[in-house]
Amino acid sequence: MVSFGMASPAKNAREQTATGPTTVVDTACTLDCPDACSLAVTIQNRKIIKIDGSTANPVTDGYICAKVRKFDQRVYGDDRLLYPAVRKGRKGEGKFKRVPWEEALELIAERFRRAKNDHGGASILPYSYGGSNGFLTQDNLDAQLWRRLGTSRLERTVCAAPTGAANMALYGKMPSVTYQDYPEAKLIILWGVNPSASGIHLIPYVREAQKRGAKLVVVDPRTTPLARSADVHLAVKAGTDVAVALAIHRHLFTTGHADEAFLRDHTHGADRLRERADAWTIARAADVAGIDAAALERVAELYATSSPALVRCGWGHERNRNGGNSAMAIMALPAVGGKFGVRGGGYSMSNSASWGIDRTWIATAEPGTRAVNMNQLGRALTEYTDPPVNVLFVYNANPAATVPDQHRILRGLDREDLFTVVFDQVMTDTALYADVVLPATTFLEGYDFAKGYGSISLDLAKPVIDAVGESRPNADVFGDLCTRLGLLGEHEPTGELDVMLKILDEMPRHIGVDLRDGIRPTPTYGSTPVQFVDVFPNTSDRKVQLFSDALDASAPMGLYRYQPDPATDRYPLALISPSSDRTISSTLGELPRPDVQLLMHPDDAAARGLEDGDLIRIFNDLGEVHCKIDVTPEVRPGVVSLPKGLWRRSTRNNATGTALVPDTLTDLGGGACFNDARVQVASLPSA
Ligand SMILES: Nc1nc2c(c(=O)[nH]1)N[C@H]1C(S)=C(S)[C@@H](COP(=O)(O)OP(=O)(O)OC[C@H]3O[C@@H](n4cnc5c(=O)[nH]c(N)nc54)[C@H](O)[C@@H]3O)O[C@H]1N2
Ligand SMILES: Nc1nc2c(c(=O)[nH]1)N[C@H]1C(S)=C(S)[C@@H](COP(=O)(O)OP(=O)(O)OC[C@H]3O[C@@H](n4cnc5c(=O)[nH]c(N)nc54)[C@H](O)[C@@H]3O)O[C@H]1N2
Ligand code: SF4
Ligand SMILES: [Mo]
Repeated sequence: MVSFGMASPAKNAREQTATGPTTVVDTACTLDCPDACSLAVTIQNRKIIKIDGSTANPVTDGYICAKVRKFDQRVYGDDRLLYPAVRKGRKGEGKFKRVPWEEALELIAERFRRAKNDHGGASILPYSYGGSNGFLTQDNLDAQLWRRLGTSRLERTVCAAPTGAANMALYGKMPSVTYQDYPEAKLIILWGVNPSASGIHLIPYVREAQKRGAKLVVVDPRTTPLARSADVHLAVKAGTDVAVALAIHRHLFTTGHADEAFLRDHTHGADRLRERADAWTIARAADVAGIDAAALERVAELYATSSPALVRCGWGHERNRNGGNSAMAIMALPAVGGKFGVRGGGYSMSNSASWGIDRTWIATAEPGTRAVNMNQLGRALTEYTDPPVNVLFVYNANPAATVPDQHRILRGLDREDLFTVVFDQVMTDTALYADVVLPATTFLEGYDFAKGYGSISLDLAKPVIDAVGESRPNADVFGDLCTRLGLLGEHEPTGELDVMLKILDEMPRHIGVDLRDGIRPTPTYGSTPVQFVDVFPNTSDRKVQLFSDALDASAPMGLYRYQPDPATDRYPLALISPSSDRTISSTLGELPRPDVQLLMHPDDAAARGLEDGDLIRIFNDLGEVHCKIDVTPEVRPGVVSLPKGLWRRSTRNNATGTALVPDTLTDLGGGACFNDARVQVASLPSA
């Protein structure tokens, strides 16, 4: 338990016997989830007593996930940060003393001034990712602060960097098929995505398609809930998807099912893709991926002959050395197969760019300072010298739990000469190492924009309760720091409300007006666009760029090529760590959970003399994790799986899956290789 020397916040409101009238407030969920649900939150005596889905967003359809239904346990939980505080004990120990906001912010401003003066702005590293994921909690006054201060620049690559790079290269991030159109498809391929955990509102649409006779294919090393009812489940080895997708391309080209007219009229580079695919016969790809060649051939044939055919490109397959090429090969399938132009056909990827909202009002250009890839935080803190990182400011992220090479990150955070600020809602694993912690509001205590990246939706999230404790929204705190440092001009936004109005003003006019009027806006092309009918690639000539020489030169082995498995005799098992239904990344990971278990196939367990429920150690040269084992055929042989987003205290030895993940980068986009961890597993002699 963390000792703040402060009063403990109120317990979960549901445990209290409350009386008085209740009110239901409409808002939306901004968490990093494709669904962006509309919410109905019940309030009594200014406290949340119930969180449920509403029907304002038709995709939400009145229900939400169990995680957010219990979000009040986080809002009022023991781990909630209530006041600014400064460190009292050793780093990591969690002993803090409450201080006023004024004192905390002045201390931080002074450290910024000193670091900039003594070592240059690049010695300050701002570190953030999505947090509450809305437009208001990132990329506004925080961006002004870092740009004008001339700090190191953070490459925000922990997620979606390879798929984003591929989607940008091929299609300029054209809007993609939304949930509502899935029932129109005759074939759905769910590739490296598990909506049963990571986007539950897709499930009814997939089921409806199946009811109407659609075939379902799932490509995943695990038997996910949807894989159980799939017509074909390709349980590939992690990181082999590029080979599998190229074999389907080859099949399309060699059996006359490539749409030559579409390729001629709407694409560039088909010949180069064809050339690279040529090496990948069904037999060779099946061998590399460890799957049945006949099953792969069936998928290739189904894809060749079905229309509308839809490929849902997920994020699970991007988190390895081949992630970018895998996303390229998967998203190129509808172009080669001629699957666009019909409702329910094409591809489905993140629709987060579909609102065309830019930040031109942040006029300050990015400084030409040092770039730091966020996946190499440990390296930056322990190895960078020119200049070393002296001040680290973490917000909207919990890198001690979520970023590769946990031990190196912890060694960096432990540096006595590093001044660390953590601005968060709860006392995270990272916050324990802070010199100053600042308390942030949750999405139920402030405004934000909730944008769906599965369906295309945009809602205004509103405060349903007052800020808990002394917590403040991001824009207010960054505005305050900018003001203290003299970085804002006279008429510039200084806090949350100004920034919200500015963002509304900068939106395409009809969208901003609708949001102000409480109407759910629709993009000009509609909320369920058909690719190559309503929307086209955002490339210079509106054509698909199947092959880019520049990207080919930047990828380690070139485009549409496979880099071999990093497994060794010592570390033969691929450890993957996909989304679980208990957390969003590490958010909510502070709540109690049943014993964490490593999933392992019975053959792998037998070979190691392990039995269901045994206490085990998972290890490699980077670290080890102690937990229990769940022996199950739901994960393929050679692959083991831990949940993503564990907190250090979730395991027996304070280490999570990220302790075993190398900080190597993906082939495109500089992404994290979470699923390239190669490990050994052995029983842990009982203590
Ligand atoms: N409940 C919940 N929902 C979430 C999140 C969460 O943490 N929890 N996180 C949110 C975020 S940040 C994101 S980015 C999305 C991610 O959502 P998803 O796209 O679903 O991504 P993952 O959960 O990483 O992995 C999906 C599947 O990929 C499989 N997989 C792993 N490696 C490979 C591989 O090499 N090839 C193939 N074909 N499959 C592989 C895993 O077994 C898993 O079933 O979900 C969002 N939604
Ligand atoms: N092992 C493994 N690890 C993974 C992955 C994996 O597949 N395997 N996937 C990765 C993926 S897909 C992602 S996206 C990353 C995400 O990793 P992170 O970016 O670290 O995301 P979270 O763990 O959700 O942490 C977000 C933090 O921001 C805080 N926060 C939320 N809203 C606000 C706000 O308004 N203001 C402030 N100041 N703070 C706020 C939350 O309380 C939370 O502590 O995790 C990655 N980690
Ligand atoms: S996390 Fe996803 S499913 Fe849960 S309420 Fe939020 S948007 Fe809906
Ligand atoms: Mo993510």
